[in-house]
Amino acid sequence: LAEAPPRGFGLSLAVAVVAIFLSIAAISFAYLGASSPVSELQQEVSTMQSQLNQLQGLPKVIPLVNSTPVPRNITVQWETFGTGQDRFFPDYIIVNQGDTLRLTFINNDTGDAHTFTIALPTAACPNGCEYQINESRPGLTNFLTDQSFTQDALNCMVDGNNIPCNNIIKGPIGNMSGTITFTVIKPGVYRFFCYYHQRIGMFGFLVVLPNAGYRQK
Ligand SMILES: [Cu+2]
Repeated sequence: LAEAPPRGFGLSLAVAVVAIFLSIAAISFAYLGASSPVSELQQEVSTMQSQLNQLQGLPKVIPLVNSTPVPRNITVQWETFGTGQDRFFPDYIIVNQGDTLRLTFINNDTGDAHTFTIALPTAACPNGCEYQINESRPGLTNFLTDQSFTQDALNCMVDGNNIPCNNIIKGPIGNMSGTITFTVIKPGVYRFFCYYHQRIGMFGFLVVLPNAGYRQK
């Protein structure tokens, strides 16, 4: 038999919650008129919470991990499975601050060109840089203009610098992949997207968790 919960527990909990809210309100009220740091803090917390709530499948509380940063091989691929539309799979990636990502984007599409594009702070680029694997080639179509590409992609980027796409892209149309490597240094949620299809949903999120095991040099 399960033990019955003590009667009145729900009520006393409710009273405690109300008391906490009243004390927060009192503190907020005391600061109102000045710079109101408490209500500012409350607003920041509720903004963060609502942002977290929008991320399906993720924990609702930000964990503070304590792990030695590791290299990670991560593969993201183009797919239309389930939606019939252009998507990334997976559409979210979770890593720890300090990890080095060797990220490969696979594009098996024989119709449209795709990119994996992201901007974020990295060890090589602490103030934030763009990274782009641009898998646009003759024989593929630009979804935005409906035109076929007449030359190989030019605008691949690593550490914010343009590099020749053939440095990072291998394989024929229908079996292409490109790989870039970078070290994430700042916790946050970073959006990655396909330049051509982001408006119809080809985007995702790289979540970099705070990591007490990482010491910025
Ligand atoms: Cu695309």
